[in-house]
Amino acid sequence: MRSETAPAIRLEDYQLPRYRIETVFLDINLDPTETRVCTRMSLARTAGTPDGTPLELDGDDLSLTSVQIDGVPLECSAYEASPEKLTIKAPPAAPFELIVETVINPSANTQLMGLYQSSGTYCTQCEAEGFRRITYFLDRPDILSVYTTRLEALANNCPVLLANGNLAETGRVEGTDRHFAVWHDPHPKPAYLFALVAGDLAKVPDRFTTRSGTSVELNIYVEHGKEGLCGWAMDSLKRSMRWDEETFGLEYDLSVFNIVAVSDFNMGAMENKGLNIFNDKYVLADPETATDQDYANIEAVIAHEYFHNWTGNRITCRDWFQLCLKEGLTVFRDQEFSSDMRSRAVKRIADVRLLKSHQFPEDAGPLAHPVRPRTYHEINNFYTATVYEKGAEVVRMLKTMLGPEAFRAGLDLYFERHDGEATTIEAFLKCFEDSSGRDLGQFSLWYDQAGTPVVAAETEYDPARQSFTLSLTQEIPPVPGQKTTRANVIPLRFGLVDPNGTDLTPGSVDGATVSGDVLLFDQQHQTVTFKNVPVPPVLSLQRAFSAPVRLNQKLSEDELLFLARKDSDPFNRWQAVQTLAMQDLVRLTSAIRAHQPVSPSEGIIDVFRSILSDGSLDAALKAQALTLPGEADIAQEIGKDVDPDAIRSARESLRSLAGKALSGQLLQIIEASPAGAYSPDAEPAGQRALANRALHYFAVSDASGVSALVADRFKTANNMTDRLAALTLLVHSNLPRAAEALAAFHDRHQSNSLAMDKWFMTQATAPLKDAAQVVARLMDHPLYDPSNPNKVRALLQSFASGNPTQFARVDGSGFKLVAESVLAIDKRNPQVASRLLTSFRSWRALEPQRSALAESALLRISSCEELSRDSRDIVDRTLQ
Ligand code: 0A1
Ligand code: ZN
Repeated sequence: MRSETAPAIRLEDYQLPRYRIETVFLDINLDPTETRVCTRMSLARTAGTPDGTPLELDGDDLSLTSVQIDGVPLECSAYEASPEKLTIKAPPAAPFELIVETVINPSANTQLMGLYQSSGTYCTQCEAEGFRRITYFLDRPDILSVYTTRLEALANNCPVLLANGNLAETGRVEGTDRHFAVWHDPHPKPAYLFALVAGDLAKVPDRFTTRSGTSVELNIYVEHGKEGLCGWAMDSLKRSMRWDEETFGLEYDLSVFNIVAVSDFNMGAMENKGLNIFNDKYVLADPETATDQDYANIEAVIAHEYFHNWTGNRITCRDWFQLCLKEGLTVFRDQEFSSDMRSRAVKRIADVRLLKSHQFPEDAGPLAHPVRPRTYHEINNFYTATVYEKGAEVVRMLKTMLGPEAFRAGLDLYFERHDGEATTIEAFLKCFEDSSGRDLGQFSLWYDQAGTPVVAAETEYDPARQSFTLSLTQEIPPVPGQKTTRANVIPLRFGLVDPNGTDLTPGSVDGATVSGDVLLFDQQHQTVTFKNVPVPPVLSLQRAFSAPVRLNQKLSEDELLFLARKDSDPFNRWQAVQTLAMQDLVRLTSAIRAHQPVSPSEGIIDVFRSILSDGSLDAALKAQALTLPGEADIAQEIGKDVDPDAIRSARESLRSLAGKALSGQLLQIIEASPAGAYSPDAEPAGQRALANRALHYFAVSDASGVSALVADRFKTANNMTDRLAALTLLVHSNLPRAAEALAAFHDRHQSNSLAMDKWFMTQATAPLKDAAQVVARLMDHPLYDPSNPNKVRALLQSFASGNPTQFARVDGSGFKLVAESVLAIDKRNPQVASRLLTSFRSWRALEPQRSALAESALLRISSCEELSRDSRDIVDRTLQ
C-alpha cells in the first residue's frame, strides 16, 4: 500500500516511448497462490533513442524470478528490480528478445486489478494499469503488440481456458493432470486490453454472420446453472453487431467473440479484445430477478463493450489523458444504439437526467476536471461522468454542428486514417475538420475547459418591426485551478413556437449562424434577431438538450405551461414540466426553512393532469414527465446552504398534492398496468414505468386501502420491476406491511446474489431516521460480502449517494458510517473505496452544521497514514 500522494502526471510531459514491443508471448501457469508468468517479448528501440538508454518496465507488486536477453540470463549487475520497476541498464542496440519471469498470487489479489479470482474463476482486469500486476511491461496505451497467450491449469478445475483473439491450439500436458490452450490475437493492442479467464464455466453458444459473410462464433460464459439467464445479453450482442454494420459500416474482425460474466468486478464491464469480461449484473436477466431498467442497462453495456472493438481497440488512446477519445465516443454510440432500439425522446431524457444528476455536480465541485484532463495523480479516478457522459455530449454536439452526413464522413476518415493506432483528440478532430472544411479550434475548448457553462437567454418581440430578439450570454463558473476561460461554441437547437404550437420559420436571422434549427452561440454575449416573425412566439431553446449547459431562460409560468402542453419537441415538453416543478420545489424549500406554511402551486398539477390524458404521448414519456426532479437535483439548483431535510419535505408536499388531486386518474392507470407474460420491450416497460409512477403518487393520496393496494401489488407481481417498485414504496413510506414484504423478498431471492443487491439497496435508500443503523446492521448480514463490489455499491454507495437526508444527518452518523467504511474498504480495494469517497464531493454546499460534520469525516479519512493512492487523491482534492 502506498500512502504518500503520488506525483502528478501531466499531459504536457508526454514523450514518445524509447522502446517498442512488437510481439509478446505469455506463458501463464495458473495456480491460486503461485501463478508463474513467463513473458517473452521482442523489443526494439524507437527512432532517435540514444545508445545505452535504459529500458524501464513498469511493475506493481511483482516478484521477479528470472530475466534473460536473447536466451542468456542477465547478470545481477545488468538490471535492477523492485516490485514497481524492472530496469535493464544497457539493452542491446539491435532488436532483442527479453524473457521475464514473475510469480503472482491471484487468490490474494483483493484489489481486483491484474489477475484475480472471482468465485474460484481466474480472470483479469488490466485497464488502466493492471497488466503491470501480471508481468513487467511497458504498460502504456501507445505500446501496441501482437499477443500470443499460452494458459496452463488443472484440467479438472479449469476446463475453460480463454484469452484474446482466436484459439490456436489445445492439449494435455503429458504426464500431469494439467491442460493448456494457446490463443493468438493478430491485432496489435495495448496491454490494457489483455485478458484471460480460466475456470469451470458453462458456455452459451450462438453465431453471427457478418454482412460480408463471415460466420462468427459467439459465446457467453457463466457459472453453471445460469445459462438460462443469458438470452437477453446474447440478443443484445447480435443486435449491436448488426447495428454497427448498418449505422457505421463497422464489422467484427475475429472468428470468435467471448463474453464472461463474473460476480466480482470493480466496474461495469471491460472491452478486452475478443474477450469481454462483465460484471454479471450486466449479463444475467430473467423477469423474476431483473427489472426493466436492468434489461435496458444490459442492452446498453453489451453494446458499449462491443462498440469499443472499433472505438477503443482498433483505434486506441495515445495516453490516458485521451481517455474520452474512446469513452466519450463509445458512450455516444451506445446511446444512439439504445435510442434506435427504444424511444429516442425517452432515452434522451434518461441520459440527460443522468448527466444532470452525476456530471453537473461533479463539474460544479472540487473534483471538476476537463473532459480531457491535463493532470492526474491516479488514473483510476478519472473514469468519471465527465469523461464518459460529458465526453459523449461533446461528440453529439459535433454531430449537431456538422450535420449527420459530414459527421459520418469525419468518422469514416477517422477509421481510415487511424486504424491500428494509438491517437489523440487533436487527430480525431482533424478528421472532422478535413472532411467538413470547418475550423474546430474553438470547438476543441469543450475538451479542455472544466465547469458547466451557464447560458442566460432573454427575448423581446417588437410588433412594429415583426422581429424577435434573443440576447445570449455565456459564462463558466469558477473551477478549482482554472484561471481563465474562453467562450465555447454552443450549438442551440431551437424553435419559435406560435400560439398554436407550430414552429414558425423566420424570414432571416442576424447576429448568429443558423442552419436549420441549430443556432451557433460562440461569443461571450450575442444578440440574435429573427426577422419577419408575424406573431410573438415562445422560444423553445436547447431542444433535445443540444449542449451540456445550464440554461437560464426567463420564461413566465404561462409560457412554461404552454411549452409543457404544446412544444413539438418532446424533450422540451418534459423540460418545461421539470422547470415548473423545480421552481416550485425551490420556493417550497425556502418556505420550509423559513418555517412558513407551504402550499404547492396548482399549475403543475394541471400539467400532470393533461399529460396523463394526452393520447399522443407514450407511457414511458408520461412516466418521465411525472417524475419530479430528484433531491440531489434540487440541492444543486439551490447551490448553497443546502438543508436536505427541507428539500425532502418540499418534494413530499408536492408529491402528496399530486397524489390527492389526481387519485382517480392514477388508480385507472395502476389498474391498466400490463397483464400477462412479461416482455422487456420498450412499450410494456413504459406502461409498467407509468403504472409504478402512478402508484408512487397514489400511495400518498387520501384514498382508502392504499397500503393494502401496494402490499397486494407486491404479492401478486409477476416480474421484478413491479415487485421492487411495490417493495420500495412499502419500505420507503414505512407502510404497515414493509417488514413482512422485506422478509418475503429475502426468502424468495436469498439464493440470487443480484436480486439480494436490490434488497440491500431498498433498505439503504429508505429516507427513514434509522437508515444508518439499518445499513450498519446489514453489513453483518450473512449475505453481505465486503469484498464483493456489487454488495458495497448496493449497501454503502447507495446509502451515501441515494439517501441524502440520512447520509447528511445532523447527528453526523451517516457521514461517520461512510467514512469508517471507506477506511476499511480502502485496505482491500482502493478503487471501490475511492469511488465511495466521492459521495462527499458536494459537502461544501451543505448548510454550516452539516458541512462541518462532513469536513470532520473527511479530515478523519485524510489523517489516515495508510491511505491508498486512489483515496488519497480523492480526499485531497475534495478538501482543497
Ligand atoms: N473501459 C471500460 C471501463 C473500465 C474501466 C476501468 C476498469 O478497471 C479499473 C474496468 C472497466 C468501459 O468503458 O466499459
Ligand atoms: Zn467504455
